[in-house]
Formats: sequence, C-alpha cells, structure tokens
Amino acid sequence: MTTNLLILGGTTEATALARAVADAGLPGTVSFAGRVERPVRQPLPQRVGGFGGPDGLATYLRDHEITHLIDATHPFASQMSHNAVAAAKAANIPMVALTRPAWQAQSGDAWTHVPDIAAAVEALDRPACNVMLAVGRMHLAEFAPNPQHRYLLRLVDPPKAPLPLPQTEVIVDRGPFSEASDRALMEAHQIDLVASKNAGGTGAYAKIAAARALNVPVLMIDRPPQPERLELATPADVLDWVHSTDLGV
Ligand code: 3Y8
Ligand code: NAP
Repeated sequence: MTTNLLILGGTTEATALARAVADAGLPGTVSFAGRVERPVRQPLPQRVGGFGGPDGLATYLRDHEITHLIDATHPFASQMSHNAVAAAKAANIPMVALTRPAWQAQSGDAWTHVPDIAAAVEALDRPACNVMLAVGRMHLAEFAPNPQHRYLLRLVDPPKAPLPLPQTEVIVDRGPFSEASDRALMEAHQIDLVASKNAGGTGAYAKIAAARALNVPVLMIDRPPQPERLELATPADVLDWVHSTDLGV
C-alpha cells in the first residue's frame, strides 16, 4: 500500500508535522476532535470529530488504508492517546507519538506541583485573590467550589453557557501567546496566582515566563499518565520513522 498518514492533531507540533508531511509530498490527514469552532487551517486535508472509541478508530484506519498513525495530540488528551495505541494494535499498523517534554521550573519560578485538576481545585481553597485560570473551558465546572476568587479566564471560543464561577473576566483568544502580551494581561488584572496545565511546548508557555518575570506563583498541574508507546520529539524524526517503517526495517 502507498504511504498514507493519519495525524491526531490539535497542537503546535501537530501543525508543524503536517507542514513537514505536506512539504515532503506525503499523503496524510490531520484529525481534530471538534472541540473548537474553527480549528487552525492545516496544510493537509483535515477531518473533525471523534472516531467512536478505539474500535471506531481501528475501523477508520482499515477503511482509509492508513499505513502510519502519528499521535501528536496534547499531553492532556490521554483518552485519545490510549485509544490510539489500542487501535493501531487492532489494525496492525505502526504508531508513534510526537511529544514535547514537560516544562521544568527554572530559577525564579515559584511553582507548586499538583497531580491533577482535582488537586488544583483543592489548592485553591484559600482566601480570595486574583487567579489566572488558563486551563481552557472543558474543566471549568470543577473549579466551582472556590467562588471566592476573581478569575481571569482565557477561552478559545466565547462561552455559550453561563460560567460556573461568579467573578470572572473572560479573554477570548487562541495561542500561541507571547510573554509580553501575557505579562501585560497579568499586570492589568493584578494576577496573584496562575493555574496552568504542564502542556510543554511553546504555545502555552508565555504565561509561565510572564509569571516568573512578575514573581507570580504558579499552580502547575502535572500530566496524566500516558500509555507505553514509541515517542519522538520532532517532525524530522517522525518522517525518518515513516521511511524506516516503509522499508520494513
Ligand atoms: C481543538 C486546534 C496550533 C495549535 C495551538 C499547544 C499550543 C495554542 C495553548 C492558555 C492555555 C489550553 C487549550 C491551549 C493551547 C496551543 C495549540 C494550545 C491552552 C487548539 C485547537 C483545539 C484546542 C482545544 C483546546 C481545549 C483546551 C486547550 C485552550 C486549533 C486551539 C487551555 C490547554 O473550548 C474548548 O473546548 C477548548 C478545549 C482542549 C483545554 C480545555 O480543557 O478546555 N485546547 N486548542 C482541537 C480539536 O478539536 O481536536 O484550533 O488550532 C490548539 C492549541 N491550543 O496549531 O497552533 O500546542 O498546546 N489550548 C493547555 O495547554 O493548558 C491555552 O490560555 O494559556
Ligand atoms: P481526550 O479527552 O483525550 O479525548 C476524548 C475523546 O475526544 C477521544 O476519545 C476521541 O473521541 C476524541 N478526540 C480527541 N482528540 C481527537 C482528535 N485529534 N481527532 C479525533 N477525535 C479526537 O481529548 P481532549 O483532551 O478533549 O483533547 C481534544 C483535542 O484538543 C485533541 O486534538 C487535543 O490535541 C487538543 N488539545 C487538547 C488540550 C487539552 O488541554 N486537553 C490542549 C490543546 C489541544 P472518540 O473516542 O469518539 O474517538
């Protein structure tokens, strides 16, 4: 079968990989879950929506004669990553993850690590302050037990439903963000604390660098566990892997 890639996307690195695949003239498709209204334009054909669990993805891989599966999803998209490993095995096709290392605290950083979103909520059980809650939309309701804070929320799309927190300021913006703009944003809102996922990569890092510059502490939410799989760090490594698996080496 001729090479035909499926890239599970939704990150800066996935978009860079799609560009490298297009430049190499390889056939491929980028897949989005459909979380936001207008996913960023990709240099490859794209599809939007879930597959219907690991079985649905395995069927998609067979029906579309996919020869290589690349999981370039966000480190917090752990359900998708588990499904990708199971589906590739079921469809008997090679799979690799394109990942980025977790951020590490540097001198000047004031991070408190928490294992997951629930622990971040517990850590917010403290006197009222100005919190930049830059964890997106999907888990906002979990923060409802701490209505005392004034929250600065950053969302990709305008909220469609009432927000689960009484004191909020909403910024509708999508990354990648810049340190200068995040620093100005945090100063304008007199932010006392930033809550962030440890996304890694560059697209979400601006607020972390801005917090360091402003001596603002960060509640850093560690990543969920990922399945065992081959992990590569750059689009070039992925293209080398595609060619090496093509040759059956
Ligand atoms: C739909 C696809 C690119 C990809 C860019 C990266 C960087 C900018 C920064 C803050 C943090 C957050 C959020 C964030 C960033 C990149 C990357 C990244 C964080 C898009 C995209 C999709 C999504 C989904 C969205 C989530 C939300 C998370 C906002 C495209 C823009 C907070 C994660 O409203 C919603 O439903 C939003 C849902 C999952 C987390 C959440 O729980 O709400 N990303 N983000 C993907 C799909 O449908 O499959 O439109 O480009 C992609 C990007 N978002 O090519 O430039 O690589 O991580 N995304 C986090 O990291 O904490 C914002 O505000 O500082
Ligand atoms: P998740 O919880 O791991 O996945 C939940 C379900 O969403 C999956 O089982 C799958 O549905 C569907 N799905 C997820 N990613 C998909 C993709 N790329 N293509 C098709 N279906 C997908 O995922 P999530 O955390 O909601 O993330 C969804 C998307 O947003 C991913 O593309 C991810 O890269 C991107 N993103 C997420 C974050 C974050 O903080 N979570 C940050 C930046 C970007 P089925 O079971 O029906 O197949």
